[in-house]
This record gives sequence, structure tokens and C-alpha cells, in this order.
Amino acid sequence: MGDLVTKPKARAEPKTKRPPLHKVILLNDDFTPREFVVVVLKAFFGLDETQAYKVMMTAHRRGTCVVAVYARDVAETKATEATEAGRRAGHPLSFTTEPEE
Ligand code: TYC
Repeated sequence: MGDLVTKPKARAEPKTKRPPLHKVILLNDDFTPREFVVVVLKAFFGLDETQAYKVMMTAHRRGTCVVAVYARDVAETKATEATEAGRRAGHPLSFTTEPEE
């Protein structure tokens, strides 16, 4: 009886596909003070002053800016909590999430 050799099939996708990461996106508005946006970015996303100022100014000028990328549940929790911090202070500051391509 001849030996049966099973050739492994080529796999286009890795066997364990990692779930997609999600972006947290800062949205501009006309009312939230710039300094408050910077404080929130530092407190919730661990940005330093320089990074936070750049992200805030990018959203201010262009309408949106990606703040950071996390696993989906972490991204959603951070976006919700940072948005709520704005609400508690009386500001319409808003963060959303979307999957990374
Ligand atoms: N546009 C706001 C202002 O002029 C500042 C601001 C920047 C608000 C970025 C939100 O995501 C934002 N006071």
C-alpha cells in the first residue's frame, strides 16, 4: 500500500483572524472650548499636551480627527465616557467609533 501524503492546502486567510480594531474619532463643534477638548483627550486617551493640541486643532480645522485605535469594546467605552464627560460639563463634545479598514 502506497503512503498517502496529504498536501496542506494553501490558506489565503490566517486560521485565526484577528477582529478588526476600531478608531475613536473626535468630531468638531462650534461650542466646546478648545482647552476643554485638550483636557478630555489627555484624561481619556493618554495623549500628552502636544499630541492633544494637534488632534484638537485637526478636528477644529477639518471637522474630524482620529484620536486612537483600540479593540471594539475599548473604543466604544472610551468614546462614550469622553462624550459623557463633555455633557456633564455642558458641552456638545462628541466622539464616535468606526472599524479600521
Ligand atoms: N471648534 C471649537 C471652538 O472653536 C473647538 C473644538 C475643537 C471643539 C475640536 C470640538 O472636536 C473639537 N471652540
